[in-house]
Amino acid sequence: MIYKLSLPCLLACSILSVNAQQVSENIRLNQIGFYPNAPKIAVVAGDAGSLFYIRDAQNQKIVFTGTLGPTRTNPFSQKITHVADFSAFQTPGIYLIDLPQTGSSYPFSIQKNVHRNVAIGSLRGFYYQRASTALPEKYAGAWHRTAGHPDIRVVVHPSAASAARPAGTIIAAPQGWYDAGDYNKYVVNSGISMGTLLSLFEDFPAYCKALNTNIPESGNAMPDVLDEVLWNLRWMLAMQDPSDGGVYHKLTNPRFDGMVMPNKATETRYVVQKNTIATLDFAAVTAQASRIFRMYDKNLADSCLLAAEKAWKWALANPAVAYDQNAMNKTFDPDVVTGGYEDGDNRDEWIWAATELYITTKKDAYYQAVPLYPDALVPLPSWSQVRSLAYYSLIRCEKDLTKRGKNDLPALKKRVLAMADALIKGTATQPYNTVMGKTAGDYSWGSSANAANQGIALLQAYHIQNKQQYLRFALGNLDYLLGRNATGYSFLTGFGHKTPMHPHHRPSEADGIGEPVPGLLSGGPNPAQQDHCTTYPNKLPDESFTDDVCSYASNEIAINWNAPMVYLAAAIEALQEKLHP
Ligand code: 9MR
Ligand code: 9MR
Repeated sequence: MIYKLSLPCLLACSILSVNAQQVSENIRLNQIGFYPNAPKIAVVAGDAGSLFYIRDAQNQKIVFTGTLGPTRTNPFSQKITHVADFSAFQTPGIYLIDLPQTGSSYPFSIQKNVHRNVAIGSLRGFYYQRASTALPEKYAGAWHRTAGHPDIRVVVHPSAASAARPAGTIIAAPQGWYDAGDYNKYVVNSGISMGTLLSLFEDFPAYCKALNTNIPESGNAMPDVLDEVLWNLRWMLAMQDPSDGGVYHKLTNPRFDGMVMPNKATETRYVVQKNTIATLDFAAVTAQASRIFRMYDKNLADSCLLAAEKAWKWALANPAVAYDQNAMNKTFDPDVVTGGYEDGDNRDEWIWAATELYITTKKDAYYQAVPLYPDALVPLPSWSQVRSLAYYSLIRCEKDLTKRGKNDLPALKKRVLAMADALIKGTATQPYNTVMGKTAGDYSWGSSANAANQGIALLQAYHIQNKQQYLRFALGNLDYLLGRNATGYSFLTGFGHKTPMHPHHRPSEADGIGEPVPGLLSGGPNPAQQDHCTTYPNKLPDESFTDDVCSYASNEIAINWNAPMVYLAAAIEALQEKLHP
C-alpha cells in the first residue's frame, strides 16, 4: 500500500516519531557514511511508502525529505527494493534515514575523508595476519598476542627435493602473512595480494606516503604500505630455491590446525613442490617490488630483480609444472591437504611475469616472450587469473615503456574502457544499484573480492578517461561492501553496525575476545556453500552468507580479499574531491 503523508501529518509524525522509530535492517546503506560532495544512496528492501527523511541523529530534526525511486525487482529473489537518493544533501554531520513505514537506519556520517579509517583499518588487517612475530598491545590493542610460527625450521617436503636440498633439509622462511583463517602461507595467493598492494602504491604514491597505520615500522623512512608489503616480501624471497630459482608452492602443515591461537599451532611445517604458476607469480611480484622499493632500498631492489630473473629462467626451463595436490599425495609423504591453489591454466601468470619484468628492466625480450594479448579480454583479477594486473601496470607505467610496449597502449586502453563499460551497463536498474551482483557468477567463493576488484577495474578506467560514471560506480561497490547489499552486512570486521562477529578466522575464534580481529574482509555470499553449514538463510546468490564460524565458504577472511578492499577504500579516499553528487 502506498501511503502519502499530508503536511499536517508530516509535522505531527516527525514529532511523534522522535525516539519512536526502531532501527530497521531493511534500510541498507554504507554503514560508515558518505562524502559531502558525492552520491549518497540507500536502498530500502520491501514495501516502503513513498517519502523518506534524513534526520539529524542528535536532535532528530528533519534536514532533508526525499522521494523513493520506483520499485526494482531482485532477479534472484524477486524481492522488491527502492532507492533512496539523497545526494543533493551535502551538509556534514551525523544522520539517520527515517521511513514512516519501515523504521530508521543506523546512524551514518557525511564528512570528508569518511573512508579514511576503513583504508587504514583494512591495511592494518595485514598487520594482524603477520606470522613469526608477537603483536604488542601498543599496535594491536585488545588483540595483542604472542608470536606464533617462527618458521625457522621448515622441512623440505619430498615433493620439493632438489640435489642441493634433499627431502628433509631444514630451511628458514619466517615472516609473511597468514593466508586467511588458516595459518599456512601460499605463494600463489600472496602473488595477487602483493601485486594489488604494490599497485596501490604505484597508482597513488602521495596518498600512500601520507598514510600512517600505527604499525611498529610507522615513522621509518618507508611508507607504511610498503613496510607491510615488505613483511611478506621477505618471506616470499625465502620461498625460492637458491640452487635453481624455482619457487615452492606453499609453506604449510600437512593438515589444517584446530581453532587455536598461533603460538598453540606447532605442527611441523613443510615447503612443497616447486611449480610454474608459483614461480611466475613470484617473478611478477619481485619484479614489480624491485622498481618500487628502489627509491627506498637499493640493495633490496637489486636482490628482488635478481630473484625475479632467476625465477623467470626456472619457468622457461619448466614451463608446465602444475601443482596437483592429489597427484602429489599419491607419490609423496606426508600427504598435504591444506589449501590447493591449483590452477591448470598458466597463460595469465606468464603474461603477468613477462610484463612486470619488461616494465622494470625495459627489455623488449620480455615483452615479446609470450603473447600478451591472446584475445581482447580484460578478465577480472582473482588468485587464478592475474592477466589484467599486467594490463593495469602497462597503462600505469606508460611513460616508462619502450616504443614496443607503447605502441600497443591505445588498443589496450580501449579494452579496459570496454570492460568498465560492460561492468556499468544495466547497473542503474539493479536492486542495490551496484555493479556488483548483476550476475549470479559474481557470487563465487570470496565474492567480496569480486566487488572490490570490479571497483578497481572501474578506477583503472577512470585513470584512462576521467568519466564520472567510473568513479561513482567504484564508490558504489565500496558502498556494497560496507552494507548496501542483500545481506545488510558491512563485510569488513569492526567497521559498521552490522558486521561479521564470527568469521572463520582462527585468532578471532580462539582469542577469547568478543569482537573479531578488526579490518578483515569476510568472503561474502557464496551459494555453493561448500562448508555445508546449516545456518545459511537460503541458497540465493546474493543472500548466501552466514555469520557463523563454520562457514569457511562465506565467512572466512583472506589476504587476497583484503588487498583489493584496501586498494578500493584508499583509492576512493585519494580521489574523493573528484566525485560529484
Ligand atoms: O579452516 C580451513 C579453511 O581455512 C579453508 O579455507 C577450508 C577450505 O580449504 O578448510 C578449512 O578447514 C576445514 C577442512 O577443510 C574440513 N574440516 C574442517 C576444517 C575446519 O573447519
Ligand atoms: O579463495 C579460494 C577459493 O577460490 C577456492 O575455491 C577455495 C577452495 O579451493 O579455496 C580458497 O582459498 C582458501 C585456501 O585454499 C586456504 N586458505 C583459505 C582460503 C580462503 O578460503
